[in-house]
Amino acid sequence: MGYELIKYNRLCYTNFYYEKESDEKRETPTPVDPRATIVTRKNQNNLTDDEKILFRSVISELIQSGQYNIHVNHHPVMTHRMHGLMSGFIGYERFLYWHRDYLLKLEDMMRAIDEQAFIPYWNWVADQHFPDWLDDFIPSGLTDLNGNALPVTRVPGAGGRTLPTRQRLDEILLLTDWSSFVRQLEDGPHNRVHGWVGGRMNDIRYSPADPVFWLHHAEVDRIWHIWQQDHQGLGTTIAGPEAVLDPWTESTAEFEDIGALGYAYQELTL
Ligand SMILES: [Cu+2]
Repeated sequence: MGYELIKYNRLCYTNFYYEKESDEKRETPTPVDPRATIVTRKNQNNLTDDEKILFRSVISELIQSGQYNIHVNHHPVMTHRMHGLMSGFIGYERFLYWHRDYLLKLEDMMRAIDEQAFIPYWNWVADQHFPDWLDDFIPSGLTDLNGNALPVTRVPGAGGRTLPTRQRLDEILLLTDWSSFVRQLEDGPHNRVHGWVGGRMNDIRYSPADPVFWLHHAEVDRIWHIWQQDHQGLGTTIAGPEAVLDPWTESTAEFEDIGALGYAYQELTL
């Protein structure tokens, strides 16, 4: 109880993403029930006009129904311990698993509306600009956990910020130790992109209010998947209640293998 209050106070000071360099642990996969058909997540740069329209329309429908807002509002609850930045060791260990689950939950909602829908990824190393087809896609009417308005703003590249470089990402992909990999990915490129987009995306609690959050995290998830190909069997060693990806009931072990989870990425290169 006191612990949670301390955590909450801490986040008043660090309610933004910052980039930091860091380091280090590892292990076991278990497959889970596949979804009915494999979904291929495409590069946002390769989407057809119809696919862009579909993404925007299913997200708009989820916003209107209120489901989007409910889903966004899981993210500000730091008791879920899904960021190293807020929760230290356990947060780093859960970061990739929790967000893999979070994206899948949204994608399932999208596909319940239209089974052709998927979350595209934004390869920010190759495409160093904001995905222009989302420029004017700005949700309105969202509210935070206190019922206050949650406006979505962006200031891409403001203040001379830059996106992660290919060189930095290549270095991270060469790490052979799980904990080093996840720490450097979260603290480095992941946080850097949140900060680069700025505005709501730089709000560590409510960043998912901006739809580009999903494209960014699909890229983070794709990078993890690429790393997994070369580092089979490496992953978190957390177990028991710490491995349960609350507010959901699944455990980390169910999120190792994207094929078993029923989706794939269009490309496995940067
Ligand atoms: Cu993030």
